[in-house]
Amino acid sequence: MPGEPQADCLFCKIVTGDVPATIVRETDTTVAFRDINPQAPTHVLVIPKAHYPDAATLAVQAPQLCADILREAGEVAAQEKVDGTGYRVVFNTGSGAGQTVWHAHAHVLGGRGFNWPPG
Ligand code: D5M
Repeated sequence: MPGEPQADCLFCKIVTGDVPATIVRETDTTVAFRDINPQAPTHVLVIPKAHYPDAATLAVQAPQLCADILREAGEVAAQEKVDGTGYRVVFNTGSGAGQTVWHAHAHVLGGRGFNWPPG
């Protein structure tokens, strides 16, 4: 079933509390926690509690959750006080783009300047 928890998924285990994480926000449908390997002073991951392997699948199968994640990204930025200067929201989608965890997640990065195009 789409959205069902996966026993071997790291981020599903963070949702259940079986793997510890520094959670900064939680809603009925999402969890936001600090990235273990931060690439900016603020680097928070926002994930749906339900399991979808990537952002594209999430958009097709549970579009409301995309809106929930983007709203939460904005709430994280405000909570972290990086909304004024600007912040970046990234969905790495596919291994060629750097995706390493196959549970959809948004990176919320802030607290420093960013280049374009990204690396
Ligand atoms: O991003 C996956 C991200 O997940 C990457 O930036 C590291 C982060 N990560 C991996 N394990 C953990 C734990 N246990 N806690 C917090 N953050 C974690 P991707 O876009 O798939 O490369």
